Amino acid sequence: MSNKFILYEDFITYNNLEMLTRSREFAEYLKRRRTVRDFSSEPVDIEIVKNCIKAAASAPSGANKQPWHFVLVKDNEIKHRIRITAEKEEAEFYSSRAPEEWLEALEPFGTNPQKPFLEEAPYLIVIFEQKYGFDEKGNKIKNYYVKESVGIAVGMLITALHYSGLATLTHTPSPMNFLNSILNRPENEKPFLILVVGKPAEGVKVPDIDKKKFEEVCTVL
Ligand code: IYR
Repeated sequence: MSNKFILYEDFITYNNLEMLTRSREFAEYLKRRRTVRDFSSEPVDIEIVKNCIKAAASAPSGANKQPWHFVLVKDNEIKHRIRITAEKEEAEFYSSRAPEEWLEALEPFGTNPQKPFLEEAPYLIVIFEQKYGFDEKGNKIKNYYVKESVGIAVGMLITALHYSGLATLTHTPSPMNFLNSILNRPENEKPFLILVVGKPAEGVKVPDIDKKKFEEVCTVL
């Protein structure tokens, strides 16, 4: 690794009016994103999804360790196995593991142990966080701020997919370690979440919920 610095020529500069317009329009655009739970099985060009993963992999990370791995699942048999196992875990969650308060919080979303979207959507992206990495000689190396780094990358991934015209669902069956064996991932990797990707089913409905007001989420000092 060198500590050479290079001129940052890729940065694009805008004037104030351009920045105002771009920021307002982007916020409005991003606000149109909704999590959907019903997906069309219409095929989607895999290159679109790969481009979005490239966008996500450009995320900042602690000491640039890039402690993530994206498994892009298109194979129906693998999707089926993920669905069956996730539903088993979720059945446990809904019937006994989840405290009453949690189930109440989930009520507006109408979620239940059935996860047909895991098979119906054309793609699942399973994101793994790398608790530690390896150098060229195979020695363990430390990763830093792993959760923060992977969270940022997933945020960028969701944004890129929305921008490309695809809908997503962030799905976190609990526990998720079964994904290591189904997807054949090594011990240093831990499943972070499953992102279900595709076009929304025709006539899809979403919960009638809203985001907090700006003043509630931001304090200017
Ligand atoms: N993992 C479960 C429960 C669940 C939990 C939260 I927090 C959600 O926002 C939605 C669902 C499931 O996927 O059903």
